[in-house]
Amino acid sequence: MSDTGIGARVLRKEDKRFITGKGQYTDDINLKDQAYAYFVRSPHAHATIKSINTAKAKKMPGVVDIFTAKEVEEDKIGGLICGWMIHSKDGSGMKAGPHPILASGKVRFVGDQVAVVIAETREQAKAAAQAVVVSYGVLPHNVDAAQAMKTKAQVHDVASDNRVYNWSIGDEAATDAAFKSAAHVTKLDLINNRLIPNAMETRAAIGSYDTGSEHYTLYTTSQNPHVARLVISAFHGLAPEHKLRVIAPDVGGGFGSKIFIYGEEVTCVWASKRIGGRPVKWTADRSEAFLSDAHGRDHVSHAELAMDASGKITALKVHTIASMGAYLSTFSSAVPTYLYATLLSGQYNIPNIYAEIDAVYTNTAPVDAYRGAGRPEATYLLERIVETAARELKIDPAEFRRRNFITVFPHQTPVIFMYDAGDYGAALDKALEMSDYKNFASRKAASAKNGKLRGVGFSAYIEACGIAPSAAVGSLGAGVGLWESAEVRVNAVGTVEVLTGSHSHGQGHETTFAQLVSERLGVDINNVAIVHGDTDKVQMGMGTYGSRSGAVGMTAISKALDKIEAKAKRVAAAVMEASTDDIDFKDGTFTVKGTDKKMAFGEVALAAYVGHKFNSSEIEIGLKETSFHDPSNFVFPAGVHICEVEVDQDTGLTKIASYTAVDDFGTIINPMIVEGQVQGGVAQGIGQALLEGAHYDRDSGQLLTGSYMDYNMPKAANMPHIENFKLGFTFTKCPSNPLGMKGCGEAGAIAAPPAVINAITNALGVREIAMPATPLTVWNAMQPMKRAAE
Ligand code: MCN
Repeated sequence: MSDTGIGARVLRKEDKRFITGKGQYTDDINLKDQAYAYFVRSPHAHATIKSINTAKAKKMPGVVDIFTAKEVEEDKIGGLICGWMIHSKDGSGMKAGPHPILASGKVRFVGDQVAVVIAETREQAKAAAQAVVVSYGVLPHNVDAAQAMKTKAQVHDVASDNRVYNWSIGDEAATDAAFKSAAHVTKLDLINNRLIPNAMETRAAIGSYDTGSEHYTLYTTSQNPHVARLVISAFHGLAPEHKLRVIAPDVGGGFGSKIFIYGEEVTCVWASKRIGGRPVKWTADRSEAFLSDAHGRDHVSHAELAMDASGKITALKVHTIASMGAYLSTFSSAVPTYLYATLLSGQYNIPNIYAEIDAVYTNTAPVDAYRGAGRPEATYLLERIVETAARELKIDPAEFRRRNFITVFPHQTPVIFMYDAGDYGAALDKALEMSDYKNFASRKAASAKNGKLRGVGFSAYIEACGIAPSAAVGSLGAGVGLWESAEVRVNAVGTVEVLTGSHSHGQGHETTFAQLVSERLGVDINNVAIVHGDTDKVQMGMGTYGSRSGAVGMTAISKALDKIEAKAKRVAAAVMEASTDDIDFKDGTFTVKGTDKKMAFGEVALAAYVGHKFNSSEIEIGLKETSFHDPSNFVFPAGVHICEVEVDQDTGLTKIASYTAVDDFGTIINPMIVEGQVQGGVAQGIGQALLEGAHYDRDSGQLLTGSYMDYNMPKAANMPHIENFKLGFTFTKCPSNPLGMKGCGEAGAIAAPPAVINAITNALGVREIAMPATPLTVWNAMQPMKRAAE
């Protein structure tokens, strides 16, 4: 390993510009003659739009124009699409209601956009937006997933019972039979609380139309600019791909919420042409972000687990109601199906699984992928019921898990996935050791002396990420393939530019991708530039989500590097008058076997462009290669997390006393970055377990948690002390990519919630506690126990 190659703790190259305030985010970009957009949003959860009067607002200072659905329809601008077709178990297609970029005829959630005001300044646009008079006919609404199929509030005409689909996976008859012969059955009702992503940078867009070249540019806070370009050109009738450039510059976090194509960015592109070619800029304020960013989770589930007399799991049966919100967002339909139910086997050998999912419309913001996307919900359900079963059977939860672990690979689960490699026992052993599990009882006694209840909770998670083989996702309903592209350009002086379809918005790709190049070509890491996020520079890409940039994006780069190395060897052979088979390449130097002839990588690069020393009809001039990599399987990172909590009996406050995370990510490129990813993910998981929750008022349909006064983000004080936040790794090589890598970007958010809740229920001696386990929730849960003791 070189000091900048694979496995090195290289400091993040991109951080210099971020921590010195030199990052270039969408809102930092200002174009000549730019106007500003402000959206008029619905104050009602569900209502018909009777009329929109813009006359007074249009006369307000600085107003350029105001648009509603009328103008959108005049220009035949298509609605937003959901890119993953799910079929119900009766074979019918999912019921996708219309999703116009500005609401047409009806609003369906508080925050739905109704009109856009374009003005000279943002303040003028905002002031005029307040003067737009919308007359609404209020309709009954429903914000509760559990009530969606019973309510009279019908969100879309196409779905009379608000059901988008009723999807199932697994063998119901075999599962029912296994339950009939079970020695023990554990049952649990669970809610996976709705979350609001809260990336540091809110969404923003600048749409710009050039009247001369009839070319559009969109600057946007996107995790996948190429997909944005594809969708906008294919479905919105705005511009063909060659006339639309999408640039996602520095992006301040996304956590999934910036994968999707939203109405605001399409509106900015369209409105720019409509007002004669002036650029139109929109930046969400935080309140708009709470209301209109796609939310995450929101599952209501019933689960049953069957065991035989030896404590072996024989079957799992699950019914989940998953809220989709008011509209189907870009990838939403895939989340509770292929990203959730397919993971219900977890790390366990469960011969029979049957899951049925009802996806439902509610009068709330759309729900889509949020860090983990389906996999946190699956892990939460499984790890809560496994822990509960172990307690009911009076088997140590670590032992119960070990008894049921999959130990032979590859392993075909009953719910589609073929796990390729893993060693779950090794992760459990290491986590038990690092967390000093064997001495938990003495720590519990010490806490009790201080009047605190101490508990320990496990989470043995697995996720499928690095998504995924194109043919496989296509057969499961995806509208696109999930490969990745790379282009490696070696300049004549031996410096390297890598153009990648992945998009970095906090994950440190400019460093880890450069580490791969440094390792492979032996070039200085500072002589490697990673180019991403611009459809005019990178030809095509599928973007960053599903922890795929390492396993899929870097593999594409690796394959392009293979071609670079092969071509460079031919050039070196020609220059050194040797056979290509006799050329060795190591640490940036080409040598001829058995001789002292050698050339540095930079010399070969120069020779490739000078072209004097070889026949250019045999070896093409230049050193530039591309690769489109389509993976052969998902990757399956897995691990064991153990959380210890201390609960204050007087206040119900939960403190994370210690947290141990042991993960298997295969080959690790940069341990420092990976540790940061795990810590960040765990912080979000602790947030879900203890603090966060989006609440819509049942009666008014208003989002009650629409600001940081009401939506409780995790803070440093909610985390375990750094000395008690222990990270460890185990290693099994991923067989489906040459680097042996598995994704790490979501693991913490997937694993942490059940570890924390299992620890709290253990501390309190209760069966279930709802997330977020706020002090009040915990205090209430303790009262029966206290009353019994009195
Ligand atoms: N890496 C590594 N060794 C491995 C695996 C990954 O060194 N075995 C490195 C990669 O090279 C990359 C980073 O770790 O620099 C994360 O890689 P990966 O797991 O492939 O995840 P992605 O880069 O595809 O990022 C997506 C993932 C997801 S899905 C969410 S959600 C998320 C996350 O990353 N959103 C984030 N981490 C985030 N971090 C920040 N700061 N901001 C977000 O919005």
